[in-house]
Amino acid sequence: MKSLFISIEGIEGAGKSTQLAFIQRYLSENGKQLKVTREPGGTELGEAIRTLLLTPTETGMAVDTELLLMFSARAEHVAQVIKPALERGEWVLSDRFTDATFAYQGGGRGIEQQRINELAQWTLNGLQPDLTLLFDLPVELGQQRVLSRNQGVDRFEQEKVDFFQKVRNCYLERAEKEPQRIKIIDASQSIAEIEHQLTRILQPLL
Ligand code: Z5A
Repeated sequence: MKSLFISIEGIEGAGKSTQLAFIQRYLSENGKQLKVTREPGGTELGEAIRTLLLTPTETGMAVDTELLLMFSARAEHVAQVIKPALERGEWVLSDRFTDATFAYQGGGRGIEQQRINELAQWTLNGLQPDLTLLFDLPVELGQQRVLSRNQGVDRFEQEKVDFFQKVRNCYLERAEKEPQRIKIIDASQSIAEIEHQLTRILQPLL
């Protein structure tokens, strides 16, 4: 079977990081060579861009700057990490990819989807995940979880409920349009129940 490119998505507090470890373990135990990576980031240059994007004091960043920085990091990530890993026959598991740009910069910031599409076509040349796991939960529950984590908040986490509601809606609209690729996980459930949901989706791919 060919190597697969899997991305995981969701609003803040959805539990992506928690479940990333489970997915990684599950796929490795089932014999998959796996490259685990993240966006923004995944390369030395991409991680430097990530720092710029998440620094809480960068409050005045223009929305187009934010959009272009996301795609700059992504172009580097695809060229240096994702494509080479897929060509070697490895599976790639990325914590976020282009759906996040449509949801955050499109839904959240209000940039037209068509402009994001043009950038995606230019930089990605058709590359998209084979499977996207969308961790979905009510915004308020996600925010409670982030607060209980007791860490500092980044530039995005400073945003209000309304912003994350628009992001969530955009993710759900995308999932409705592409049900074969984007699978919705009910992230409001317990960690064990979410692991069952993930196993049901991943097991047939092995
Ligand atoms: N961004 C963008 O705008 N455009 C783009 O194109 C891209 C990204 C690629 C950084 O992403 C920011 O970049 C992100 C969007 C923007 N901003 N936001 N918000 P990130 O993915 O690195 O950051 P994050 O969204 O904050 O993800 P995270 O740190 O991985 O957190 P998480 O998904 O919320 O997961 P968690 O840390 O596993 O869970 C949060 C807490 O809940 C934690 O205490 C857990 O122990 C707990 N938890 C987890 N699962 C459960 C369950 N099931 N029950 C109860 N408690 C739970």
